[in-house]
Amino acid sequence: MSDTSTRPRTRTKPKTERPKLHKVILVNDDYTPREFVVRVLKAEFRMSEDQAYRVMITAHRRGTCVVAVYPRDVAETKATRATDAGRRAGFPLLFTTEPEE
Ligand code: NFA
Repeated sequence: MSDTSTRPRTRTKPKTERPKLHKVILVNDDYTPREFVVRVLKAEFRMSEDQAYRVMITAHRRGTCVVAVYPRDVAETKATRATDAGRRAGFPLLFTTEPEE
């Protein structure tokens, strides 16, 4: 007999996994003005001028830069809104998302 009635039950429920955070990534391009990128970073990601400038210049030099991490739906919404802000102004500015390891 497997004795389920007397054995103390440890971990009745499967442990709830913490949802993965997702990175929002700024991708460099040759057309979007630096000041415009900084303005979008400040507005959409609540960054200071200094933080926004550093993220912009890192993407400019290296090709991409992680802007921030959020739960998946928040990351996707912010990436879409920031990309749309560029599109509305006629720039190819792109923000993508990817899950953290
Ligand atoms: N490379 C753009 C320029 O020289 C600036 C930029 C940085 C664009 C980061 C997109 C992302 N005007």
